[in-house]
This record gives sequence, structure tokens and C-alpha cells, in this order.
Amino acid sequence: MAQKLLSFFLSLFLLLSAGGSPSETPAPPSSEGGIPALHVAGTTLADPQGNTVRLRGVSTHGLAWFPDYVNKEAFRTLKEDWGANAVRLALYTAEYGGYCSGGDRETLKKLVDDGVAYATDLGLYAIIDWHILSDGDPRTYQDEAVRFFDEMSRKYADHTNVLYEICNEPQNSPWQTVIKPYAETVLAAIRANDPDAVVIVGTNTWSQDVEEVAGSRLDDENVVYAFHFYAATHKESYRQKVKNAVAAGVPVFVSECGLCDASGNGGVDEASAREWFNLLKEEDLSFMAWSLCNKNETSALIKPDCAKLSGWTQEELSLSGKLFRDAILEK
Ligand code: IDC
Repeated sequence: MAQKLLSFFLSLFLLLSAGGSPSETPAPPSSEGGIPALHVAGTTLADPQGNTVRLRGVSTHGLAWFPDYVNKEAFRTLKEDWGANAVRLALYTAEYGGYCSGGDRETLKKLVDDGVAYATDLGLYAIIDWHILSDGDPRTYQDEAVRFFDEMSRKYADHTNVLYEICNEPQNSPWQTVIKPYAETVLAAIRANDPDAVVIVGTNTWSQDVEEVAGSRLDDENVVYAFHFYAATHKESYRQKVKNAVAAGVPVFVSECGLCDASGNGGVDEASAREWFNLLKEEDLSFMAWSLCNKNETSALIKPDCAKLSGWTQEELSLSGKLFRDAILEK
């Protein structure tokens, strides 16, 4: 009898804790509804009320190489201690272990999905970055890009916090004849599923030729155009390119930047870094810092002898890490 009673209460408990009848619709996944959708307004991003939004955050290194930094506590540290509102998930295409060069696609996609899920739970924007690099012509893996973004945009159509970056850094690829047609093809795949997410399109010469886009923008309201800088290599003449593009009405998005030279190494140029941060602020531009790892290179945000995967103290940040944290916090 006692046993029967016990099992009755147990079933009652299970029924109640399962949330009632099985036909009830499950609760919507976590907090994505709470993250305002972004759109392009003039040369910046804005929320649905029309307030300007700057995304300021951090890019992972290659997901295949530093997968352990894709963890919720790491992203929480970026949000709570660095004041970041976005993370970028860098999925290399052609380098060793890349998505189109022998990498394990399921493992890589799982990292993207995990990254988006952590960002969503924390209320952060997440950029899914198709990180072309040595494959300078974005058409090299165009079919794979179309399939990948079709899959991602189906999956994340309802996520107001996901942005798609469709070609990190094209090279030797004129805007008009190569990048623009590539972007039109990939955009068509995305728009079939997700009509209004913000899409970031790389520009020629490692995402520096933003001026080329003026007068020849894509026929899509929610596209921004990537500009990347490395402060020790790119100085006044490159800042001028950004100013020219913005003055011509191009919405520029700094989806990657570093404070050292363009190899990701060498010394940090603090004076040039300050100039860049001033310009980004003046023009309300978003920026994402390269990169979240402890590799022994100047651009790594964590010191090489620090193995922690979250909760870094200021002493555990590299000089790049400290300066970017200050810039993200707007100190
Ligand atoms: C670099 C990494 C380095 C890695 C290399 C791969 O910092 O550890 O070995 O890629 O080829 C970019 C690229 C970005 C580069 C970075 C620094 O988008 O992938 O990362 N950089 O060279 N554009 C300008 C600089």
C-alpha cells in the first residue's frame, strides 16, 4: 500500500514537473526574444526603436584551433567584465582543419551552435563568420558557403541576435565583378530563410577597400560592409578610407581588428590604437577584437602562460587584451 501511494505521488510529481499535459507547446528557447533585432540605419546599426547600437566585442581565434574558448563562462566574462555585447565565431574555410579543407564539419558546426547558444543565453549578439583567408577569392568555396548559410539561416531565422558574415577577407577580388556577385548569391540563400538579419560582407584587400562599395551597394537594406585594421600596420591613410566610405553613406562594420601588425604579431602600437578607437567612437562603428586565445602572438587577448578559459584577471590579459577591454568598456 505504502509503495502504491509512493508511486502515485511520484507520478503526480513527474506530471507536474513536466509542465502538465504533453500536448502543451514547449517554452521558447531561452532569451533570444529579449535581444533586440538590429537593422541598418544610415551608416550605423539601430534597434527597433531607432536607437543607434554599436556592437563591441571579441572574435574567437579559429574554432578548429582554439575550441575550448567557446564556453559559456568565457562569454559571461566578456559580457560582465569587459562590457561586450557581441562575440564573433571564426570558422576558417581553407586553412588547416578548416571547414572546406578537411576539418570535421559536424564538430565545427557544433562549435558554432554552442557559441550561438551561449551568446543567446547571455543576451549577446553572435556573428557567424565564414573566415576565408588564404582562399582570397570568395568564389573558391561558393557552393559550400551557400549550403552552409542556407543551413545556418534556416536554423537561426528566429534568433534576433545572429548576424552572418559571409566572407572574412577577400583578396584580389574586385568588388564589382567578384565579391558583389558572390554576395548576391549567398544573400539569396540567407534571405530565403531569414529576410532581415544583418549580413556582413567583406571587401577586397583583406577587407579594407570599403570605398569601392560606394555607389555600388548591394540591393539589400540590412547589409554592412567589413573594414579590418591592425593598428601597427594601418594608420592615417586607412582611417581616411573609413572616413571616405562613411561620408559616402556606406555602413561600415569593423568585424575584426588588432592593435599589433597585420601578421597578428609584432609590437602593439598604442598611439595608432587610440586614433582608431577615437574614430570608431566618432562614427559609431562596431568593432570586434582579434582574438580570444592564449597563443603566443601579440594579437592574442590572453597571456600565453595563462591557461584559464574564463574569468581572466587583468594581469592575465595581454597588452592587446587590456587595451581592447578598456575600449569595449569605453574607459
Ligand atoms: C591569424 C592568426 C594566426 C594564424 C593565422 C592563420 O592570428 O595565429 O596562424 O591567422 O593564417 C587577419 C585574418 C586572421 C589572422 C589575422 C592576423 O582575418 O585570420 O589571424 N589577420 O594575421 N587579417 C588581418 C590580420
